[in-house]
Amino acid sequence: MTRTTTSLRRRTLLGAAAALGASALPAIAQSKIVLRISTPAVPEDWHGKMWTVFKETLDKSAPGEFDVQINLNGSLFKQGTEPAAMARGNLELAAISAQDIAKILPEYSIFTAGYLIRDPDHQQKVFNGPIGAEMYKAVSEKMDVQILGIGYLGSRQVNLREARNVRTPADLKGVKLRMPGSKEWLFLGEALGATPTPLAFGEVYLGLKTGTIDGQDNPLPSVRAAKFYEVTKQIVLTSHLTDGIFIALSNKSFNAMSFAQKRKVSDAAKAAIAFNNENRIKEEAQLVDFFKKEGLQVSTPDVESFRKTVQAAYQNSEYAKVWPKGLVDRINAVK
Ligand code: KDO
Repeated sequence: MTRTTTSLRRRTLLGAAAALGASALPAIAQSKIVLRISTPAVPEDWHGKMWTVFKETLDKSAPGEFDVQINLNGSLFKQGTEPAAMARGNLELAAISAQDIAKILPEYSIFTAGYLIRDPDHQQKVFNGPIGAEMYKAVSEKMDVQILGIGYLGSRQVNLREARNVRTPADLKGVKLRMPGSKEWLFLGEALGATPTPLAFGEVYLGLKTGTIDGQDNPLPSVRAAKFYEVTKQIVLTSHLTDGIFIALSNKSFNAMSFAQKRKVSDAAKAAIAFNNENRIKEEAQLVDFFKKEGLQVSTPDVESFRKTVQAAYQNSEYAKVWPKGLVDRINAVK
């Protein structure tokens, strides 16, 4: 064999190896389970950052098995449209609200009611116990998603563009209070005494800046992360809803996993929730000082008056008519 033939053959072999390598890579990538995540959370918020914890935990426990794709700022699907996207098979994971669930399972509008869940500890106990198990089973049957746990979003507070004297719900009369765009959310704004105005989370900053809305309600960590404090003058500590987000995984994706993969995904979700809850609870306790330093007025209204008005609004509503019998008492009894 001549030298030229040998080197030609070597080059051909190298070329074939390179071609093989190139086509082998996508084949490996294809065999990974793709988990597309969509959330309106901003990157600076704990429930935005928690998805990185989810991804890192899973990459460590199941190296090379999952391709976790995080889409923040509602960039993949609009806020509130995630359950429909999961049903269509276009999305695997999302953080959904009780209001999203109530659209499909009206009896669970109970968890959209103000002044029911007391605090983060009560929230974890309710949803990690028999009440949560019943709800998660119904959600799996009717919405075709697995709830992997609930993350604490925080205690929702009223945040106003212009400061005003707010003692009772009557003092919010005529205030255009932005709420997320579904009737379950709008009802809460109405129960608070305001004029609820639907708007997606991503449009709130501009709405406050330009004055198309007079205020918005969110937990303090989100007011900080989304920088709403830059375009508002007051926070009224109504603490009207101990809010949470449910980590939901489509059944299609869940059922395609091995037993070990299901466990690892569930553990990664638990790690993400623990990260979110720990940081959020800690930060929530420190933020009043931060907002005061930023020049905002932070006022405490007559919370009992808000509680009575909001609870009565829910008890007398169409929503309460379909709440499972005795569930309010069972929730209250969880200690
Ligand atoms: C909001 O739009 O006010 C809300 O707080 C509602 C929650 O259910 C959740 O969607 C949250 O926004 C987003 O995750 C952005 O923080």
